Amino acid sequence: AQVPVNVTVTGAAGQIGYALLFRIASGQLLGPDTPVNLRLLEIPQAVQAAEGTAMELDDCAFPLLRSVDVFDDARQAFDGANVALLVGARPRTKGMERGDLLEANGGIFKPQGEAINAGAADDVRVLVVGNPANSNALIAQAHAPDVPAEQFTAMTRLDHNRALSQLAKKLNVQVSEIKKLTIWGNHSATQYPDIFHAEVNGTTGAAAVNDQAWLENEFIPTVAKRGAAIIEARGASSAASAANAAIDHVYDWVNGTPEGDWTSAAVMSDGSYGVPEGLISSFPVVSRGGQWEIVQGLEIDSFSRERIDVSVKELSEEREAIAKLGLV
Ligand code: NAX
Repeated sequence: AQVPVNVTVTGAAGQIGYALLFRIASGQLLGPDTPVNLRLLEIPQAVQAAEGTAMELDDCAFPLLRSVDVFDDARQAFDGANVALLVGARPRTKGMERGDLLEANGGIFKPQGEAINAGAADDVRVLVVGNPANSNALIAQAHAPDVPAEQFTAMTRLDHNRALSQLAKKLNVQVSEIKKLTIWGNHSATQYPDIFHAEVNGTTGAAAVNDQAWLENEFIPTVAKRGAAIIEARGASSAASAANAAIDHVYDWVNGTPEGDWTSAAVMSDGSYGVPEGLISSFPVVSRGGQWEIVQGLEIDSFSRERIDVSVKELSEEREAIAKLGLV
């Protein structure tokens, strides 16, 4: 029998949490042979709601779900964590400047980083979903000096999946016919979805589209602003699609990406593609042997270079802002 994997989820009573937990418990996060212990972290006011979700998880009688525990203490919640999904964050409210937002999130991600450092399993894999995801991941990582920096990641898989769907629609192909799409940079409106290296039935995505105006005026802004469009339409932000992307990210991290393809994830930069070392930025990545590797050697033309640089500059500015606040 397999040893159960401890999965800690923060913001468990939120809307992404509600879309995520049942999929984890059913085996979609780690595969159909891996039992899980769920450890849910919430703020005290939301513990009761999280306990309600825990009751529903019980009521599903998932064969792989070994236990569900609810905590309002980060040290307890991350104790023994093999997978840590950091979903709960402080949203931007009206009139809030970027500095205020980063400071408020520092109050969440610093103690969570410390708790991961103190008690998580040696192999812990951290995925930050809560926004601003890249900088929140950097704050947590900075407070977990004993955990290899590569174990901290932020989510751009939703952006990646959005880009896949938009391109498939434009080309009238199945999403499975598109390989090697990339999201570069920050999970924000500056992100750059790159179709120049994408492969679609033997040609590149850009050549298959052959429509620069669509690329610049529709594809890139549609992907980058999709979150806002969902809020406009649904009256609430992306939840099931965000949960789905978190599942994809961790599943691939643990089980590997398919041969002949790659995906996108925000990982610690080693200086690849001119992205300053130590920034958590989105790259084309493959997963091999349980580790993300940045795909090397891609040629970046001036159109892509300009857009990658804009997003990376934003990440550098966020890092300066959190450094000023003493958070990294
Ligand atoms: P909700 O507001 O529904 O839920 C957030 C939950 O986090 C709440 O239950 C809250 O009590 C909890 N929480 C707050 N502080 C906490 C703490 N210190 N410890 C534990 N729990 C805490 O938000 P939801 O729609 O679930 O979104 C969660 C986060 O995901 C937001 O920051 C959102 O911006 C971000 N997103 C990120 C995406 C990505 O692609 N990276 C896409 C979807 C989403 O917008």
